[in-house]
Amino acid sequence: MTDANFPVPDAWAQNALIDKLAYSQKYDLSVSDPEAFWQEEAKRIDWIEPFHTVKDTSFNEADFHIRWFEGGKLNITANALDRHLETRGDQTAIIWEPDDPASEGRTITYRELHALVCRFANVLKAHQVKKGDRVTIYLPMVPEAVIAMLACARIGAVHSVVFAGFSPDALAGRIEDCQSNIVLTADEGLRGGKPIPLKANVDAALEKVAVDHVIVLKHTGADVPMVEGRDADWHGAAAEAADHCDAQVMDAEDPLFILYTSGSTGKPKGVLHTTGGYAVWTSMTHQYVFDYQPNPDGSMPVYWCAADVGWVTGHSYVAYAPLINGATQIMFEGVPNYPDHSRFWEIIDKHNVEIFYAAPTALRALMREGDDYVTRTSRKSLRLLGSVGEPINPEAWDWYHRVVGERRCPIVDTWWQTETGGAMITPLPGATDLKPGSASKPMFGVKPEIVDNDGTIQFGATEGPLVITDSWPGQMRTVYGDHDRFFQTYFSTFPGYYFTGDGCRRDDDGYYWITGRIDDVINVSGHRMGTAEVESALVAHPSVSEAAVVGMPHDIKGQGIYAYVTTNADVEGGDELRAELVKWVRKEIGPIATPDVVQFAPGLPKTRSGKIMRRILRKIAENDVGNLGDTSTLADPSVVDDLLANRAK
Ligand code: 6R9
Repeated sequence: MTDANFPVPDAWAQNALIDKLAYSQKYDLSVSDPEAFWQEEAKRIDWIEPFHTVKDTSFNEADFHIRWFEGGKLNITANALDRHLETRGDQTAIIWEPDDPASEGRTITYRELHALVCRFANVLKAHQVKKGDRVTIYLPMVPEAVIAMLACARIGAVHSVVFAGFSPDALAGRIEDCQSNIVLTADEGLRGGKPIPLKANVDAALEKVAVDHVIVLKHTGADVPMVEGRDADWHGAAAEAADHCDAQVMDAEDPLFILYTSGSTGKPKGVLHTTGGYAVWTSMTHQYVFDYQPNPDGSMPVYWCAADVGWVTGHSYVAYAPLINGATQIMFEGVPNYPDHSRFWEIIDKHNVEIFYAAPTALRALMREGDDYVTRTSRKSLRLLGSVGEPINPEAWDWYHRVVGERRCPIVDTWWQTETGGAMITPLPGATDLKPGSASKPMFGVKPEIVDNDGTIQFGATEGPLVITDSWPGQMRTVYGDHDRFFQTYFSTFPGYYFTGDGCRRDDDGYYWITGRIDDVINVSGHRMGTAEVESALVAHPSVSEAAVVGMPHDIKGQGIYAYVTTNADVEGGDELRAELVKWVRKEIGPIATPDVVQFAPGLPKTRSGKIMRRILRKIAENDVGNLGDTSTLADPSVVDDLLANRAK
């Protein structure tokens, strides 16, 4: 694994909001005197009434509670919209780029966005939605998804966004769990030229669970049946609504949204975030991580987070933080490889994107297709690159840095979770020397520690479960409807600490290296082996585009290593390559990491957010194929058939 150091470029050291000195001073204050630190940072939010207590939290079972900015009153949309009207009403808030580059895009100013949100908030009210009610949102990546979320927040309703790639079953389960009585959807979504039958999916879901209202956005114009008395047309309803709507006064700890996320077992958890802490935390992290400040000419940099609003990244870093910070941002409906593999880079050129934030899985897929798709575009506007969602292997990092960013753009590798609301361990471009593959240093207010299996904090360079020892404002507050599950899942494994579920290594420089979910660690002959480490070694091979590694039962070693490998488009997997890869991994990591099985796979089973479903890979590796569990969230279920057919014996 390379430890090469990429120092902060001079221009960044001089001009960034946070330089090295500022980082260490602010970090020290944030952990030694959180009250003072957050009192100051909370000023970025307009409070209708000031809070009286900055922080009141305990992770201990006896008095477990998490409260931030108590007494404070605010509305997050007043911060994202109203307060910009005077200074940047005519500034573009959202540039919408459609799936098909030949179709018409949209630009929406802050003034227009404000009116659209208010109008739709009135539509919700007309459908009897009140403060505290849950609203299910099942929309594609169109501006109306953000408008819907903000309209809920405008009136104090709690949104539950369900990714538009989820199946009717998954949707029904989520509607049921949060007992929402209204679903916002579209006729169809569009991804890579393929229509996604959203309204039909909603209709199928509603055969299992009933709601009173469905509001349907006409997007592709497909003819969809409307249920009399239940279904309403979005634009028709909005046309009748006023474009003024007072912002509901919310307590800092009033719920803002629920977002379902899957754990390693059991049904998805409804992660609940509240208003005040989330507003402060997401806007602060967005500003510092992306160094979001006006350009020298006064314009706001064009920022693009390529995440779908169905995931937490799309909540924090599309719907909320950029708007609170007055950004101009891209919202993209499509996929990176349609109409071809240059699409991301063409959008960057078209809109002069300066800051780009994406997931390693997308980068690896593009890397695999060769550099020409990148180098035929200019990308001269790019200044900063970001990564999120999984460990970025050093090869993908190098490609992102060297080919996409032409060595001039720092990469912020942001480690965080649905549960954490925003970036927790991350470089800051003006303050952090980069090590490829390391999420580097904690964000202000975050106290990460590495513990041993008994929960004892380990010092210095070490490796083990990653915990966070104190609360931060953007922390989730409960699992919706199951507070006990919240405590049990996150605070009972290592009493007194928030357990992240991730393993982590800390090096001599105090840099954090996320090694992957703890349940992805395999124990080979008594040695702990990070699956991410083996994967990274495999991906470093010039013929390999993607790899996933899981444990398999092994008579002598306890667990053996089972590797699923996707080769580059122009390479055929076979016995010769298999032997070479085994040798390669032995060379890269050591004999302890020798893969016992290498199975070539044209595709890996992924969720629609791009996460590899290791549970399925483990079952196949364990030859427990009669019981693959829930596969409803797979992006492409046919991948599993191929894996089964070609299972190594
Ligand atoms: C934001 C998001 C959370 C899990 C997390 C970890 C993995 C996310 C990462 C990363 C290494 C990074 N993860 N970012 N691992 N480096 N920069 O992805 O939230 O969908 O809840 O996933 O993703 O394993 O625990 P979520």
